Amino acid sequence: MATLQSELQLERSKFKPVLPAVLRSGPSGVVPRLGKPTQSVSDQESLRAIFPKTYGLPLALLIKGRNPSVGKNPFRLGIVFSGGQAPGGHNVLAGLFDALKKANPKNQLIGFIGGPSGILENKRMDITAAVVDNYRNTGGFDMIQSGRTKIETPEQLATAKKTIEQTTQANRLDGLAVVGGDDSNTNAALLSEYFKNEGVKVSVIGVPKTIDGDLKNSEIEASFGFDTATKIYSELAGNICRDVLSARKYWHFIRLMGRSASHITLEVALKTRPNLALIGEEVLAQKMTLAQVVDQIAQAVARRSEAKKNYGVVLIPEGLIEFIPEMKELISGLNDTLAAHEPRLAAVNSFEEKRDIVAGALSAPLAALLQSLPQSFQAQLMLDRDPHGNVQVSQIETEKLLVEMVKARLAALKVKGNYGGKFAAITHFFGYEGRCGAPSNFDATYCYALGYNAAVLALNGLSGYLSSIKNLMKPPAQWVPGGVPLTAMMNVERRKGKDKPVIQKALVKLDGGPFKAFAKIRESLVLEDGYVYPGPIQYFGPSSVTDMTTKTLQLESSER
Ligand code: FBP
Repeated sequence: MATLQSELQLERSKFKPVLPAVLRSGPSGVVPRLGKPTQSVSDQESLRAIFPKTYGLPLALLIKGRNPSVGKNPFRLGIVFSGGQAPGGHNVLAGLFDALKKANPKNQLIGFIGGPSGILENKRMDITAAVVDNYRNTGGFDMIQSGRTKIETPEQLATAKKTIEQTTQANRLDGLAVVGGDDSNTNAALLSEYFKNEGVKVSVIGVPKTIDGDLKNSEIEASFGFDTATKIYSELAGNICRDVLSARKYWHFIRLMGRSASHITLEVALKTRPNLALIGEEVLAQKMTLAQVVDQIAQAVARRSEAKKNYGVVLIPEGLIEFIPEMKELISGLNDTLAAHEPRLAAVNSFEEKRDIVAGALSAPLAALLQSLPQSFQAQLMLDRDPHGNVQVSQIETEKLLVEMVKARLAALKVKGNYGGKFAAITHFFGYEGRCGAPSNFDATYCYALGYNAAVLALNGLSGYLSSIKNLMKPPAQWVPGGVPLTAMMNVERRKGKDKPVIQKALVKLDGGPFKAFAKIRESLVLEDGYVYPGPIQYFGPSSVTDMTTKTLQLESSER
């Protein structure tokens, strides 16, 4: 049965993304101009040793020109979505498809189903024009789905090689586009290195995806999905601010996605102006304890209560817990302990027994800290890590922990006569609500260009690059396409108890434009009701609303 499309979907399918001018004459009308060799952001010697074949590749800029080999022979490109969903993925796929077909109608796009495990199991589908047309400008990754499998063991790499090479020349892949965040693109770099080393001729190209907004640097201005997801969260948070002002009886604690960096919280704070927004990177810089974070919120509640305002809104980044130094230390201790005792823990069923094994292996202060937390929170901290070794912060209900601790702190203030108000709190977690929304004009256009550009890089035989589109504050026609070597963005980090090469995450810069803009207004927001209501994403109407970019991109671009 064909899926019924909503009225908005039907209208939205007619949206035609504008390509950067330089890409408009198609893949055979551009060539990559290569710059100087690059260096990784740090740990140069270790990374050079891990990536002997792909370390130091030059930056690539696409300029008008002609590469006679592009489009000459049929080219088969695989695409895989890796990691969390982000609005615009289907347009990356549409961009890849259109570029491939423009270069040579016999070119093929092959989708790996279910994320990187689809490569290992060789689960694939041939993507046709009819399928692509059905998904243009839609949210989600559902055409081919996504997954978090990591391809890293020698056996997995050899299996991936088999999938690329296939059994006949007619089926072999010439390129692979990996649409993912920092971890998935690290995996793309490992694949590219492995294939080069094995003499497998295949272009591995990454595409920067993550709603978290933390895959960016001097060459990557934004990851796709951040624009749409933050617009959705801002609408929801703005609606809550208005509810708060209407009912005047609740404090709303809103946790927002963003596993490591607080970009989402900062963007939503700039858009909606809540009474308080915690920024994890600042908590870390000020070395705040959990008690100090709680005290900061309790003080704001008490101050507003004196002004007869027993209501308010607090934004909390989901990664906050990892920024509080004592908690960070606990999580890092847990990461190592859980990895070291994996078989023993797997054999145990009761939570208490597991916790006692873990506590016994931690240092005494860390064990005491773990045991001082509510049991439900201990269990959340001990949940399995993802395949890349990350704590699953989306499962940790920090907002609930904070409400309980603020309640206790206010009770203590009351006893001392320093607080006389009422505190009724409601908690929310906004994350999954934003990851599959229909892409904004910005994301629809950006993703299409990223995909088109990725196909051009692959057709030109480049491998180990991330598709890059720059100059994003200008109209799309003036956007600048190119490629950034994956190894140039890397450093070495500790994961699952081991040092691993990973693409460096971009955290909120405390001396950067977005944070400084927030710091300027935040004191006045504690007492005032200065809420702003951004409303829903607009797909039709005046450009001032349909083409509006994020405040983060605006403020960061003005610093470039
Ligand atoms: P990516 O980094 O893979 O884009 O995923 C980001 C994210 O949405 C985080 O914000 C969140 O913590 C995590 O995914 C949730 O993961 P899962 O979908 O596995 O629950």
